[in-house]
Amino acid sequence: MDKPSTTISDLKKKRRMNALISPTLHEIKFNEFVLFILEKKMGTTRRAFLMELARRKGFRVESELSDSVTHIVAENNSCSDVLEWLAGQNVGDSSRFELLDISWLTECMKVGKPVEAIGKHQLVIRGSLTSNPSPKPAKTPPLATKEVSQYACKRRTTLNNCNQKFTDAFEILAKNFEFRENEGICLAFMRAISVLKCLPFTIVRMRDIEGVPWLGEQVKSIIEEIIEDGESSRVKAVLNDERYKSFLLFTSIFGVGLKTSEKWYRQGFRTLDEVKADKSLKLTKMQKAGFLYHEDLVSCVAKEEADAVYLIVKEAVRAFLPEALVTLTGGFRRGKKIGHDVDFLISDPESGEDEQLLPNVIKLWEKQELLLYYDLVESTFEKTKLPSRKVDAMDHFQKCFLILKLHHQKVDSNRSKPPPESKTHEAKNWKAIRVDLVMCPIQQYAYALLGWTGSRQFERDLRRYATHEKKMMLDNHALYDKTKKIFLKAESEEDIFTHLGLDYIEPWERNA
Ligand code: DCT
Ligand code: MG
Repeated sequence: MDKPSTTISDLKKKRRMNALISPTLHEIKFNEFVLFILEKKMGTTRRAFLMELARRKGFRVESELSDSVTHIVAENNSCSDVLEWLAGQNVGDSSRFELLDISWLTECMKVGKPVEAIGKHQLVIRGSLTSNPSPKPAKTPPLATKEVSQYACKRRTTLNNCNQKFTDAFEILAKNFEFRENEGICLAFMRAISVLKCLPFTIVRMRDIEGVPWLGEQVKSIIEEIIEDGESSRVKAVLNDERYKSFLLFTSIFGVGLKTSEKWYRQGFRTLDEVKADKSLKLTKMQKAGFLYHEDLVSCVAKEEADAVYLIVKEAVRAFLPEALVTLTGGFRRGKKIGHDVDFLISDPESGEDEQLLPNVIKLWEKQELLLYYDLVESTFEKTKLPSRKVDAMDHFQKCFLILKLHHQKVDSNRSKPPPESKTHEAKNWKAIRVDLVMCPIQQYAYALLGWTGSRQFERDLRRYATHEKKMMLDNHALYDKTKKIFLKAESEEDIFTHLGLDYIEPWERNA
């Protein structure tokens, strides 16, 4: 049945709304923002309420989408919803507007002033879609998704993940398939996670992901379920699965991988206490250290701790090689605030390579009683060897996997806050931290840096891209051009991207 045309009560309601909407005498405190609140999916009453509230707090809010509007605030709308609406408004280049979610306005209202609009507030994060940042007119939604490359190395993925509720769910499913050694499905979920992390908007309906690569039927059905119900029944089932729960516990021990977890599970163990209680179990030196420092090692490493470790590593290395380069790699180089370990790449421009450095550093730290565990792996690197074909192959550089004793005082002296008071005199005043040191010849430094910066998915796709799109072979040591049959030299990461014909992606944009 058609809706009846405007009634008297509608007219009265409209008049009431107009009275509310019309700019009343509130002082404008924040001139740099001109807001427009989108009525679509919000409704007239709520819009009127929010406009009045924002004006009372000193914001300039326009009733119409005038030329002066700088920020558009929407609720329950995806990026493509807003762009679609904008396309019908005849406003010319819509990229001039900052498109924000209502969560931004709510936070502003709470603190009574504008807060910085960050990823979670932004419906579109500028320049984050492809390696080509040229602005495109927002005509046919979903505009963004058509431009998403199948290769992570052609996408810019910052830590601003707008789709965490989906990626968290897929992380659990991927892990479950990893535990079941089903690599194919595990990789499919990892690729889906990676591509979802680069989307500059939150998915609110299935149309938003049209054309996005790596989202197969299985993945899509889970996304749909999460949109509709707020959660996935498959994820819930996995979280309750006995094998998943036990494997998660077992693999949290340093030195325990899938093989050992499988063995313990078959033996009937389900918890770490059960494993610990069985004195007949033979543990490796690594696993013994893993159990001993488990509590510290499962609590993530904070950036302040990584910085304190950096100073310790640099001081030890420079004691032997004053000119050596010591670079923080891994997740911390990508801007992460926490990590499971701290990764370093070391290289000496003077000697080119020094096989004695890591053994010397180990000896020094043993003397200083800083070393809780170490495993030194000797180099098997050969300059003439072709890059590995395996995307996940470990490199051949000399390296040391270790657990360092980090005294709280070393961290606190870098912090502005004073250290927490110790309750008892004997309270433990240090934390065990996992550290990886990698030593590479200076000629391989750029390749090793690119490889050790990650993320894993970014590295995998760089190698896949080199092989499939460039007929080249890439690993942490070298880039080989199969057509020209030559190794390509690189002094910097930028050189490697140039050899591959790729736009440079900054480390903090490699969080794929
Ligand atoms: N790496 C790789 N292939 C491997 C192992 C590591 O390409 N088989 C790269 C990717 C990241 C980097 O080395 C460091 O590895 P991790 O420390 O495992 O990863 P991370 O990104 O630093 O993660 P976290 O923050 O959890 O330490
Ligand atoms: Mg790391």
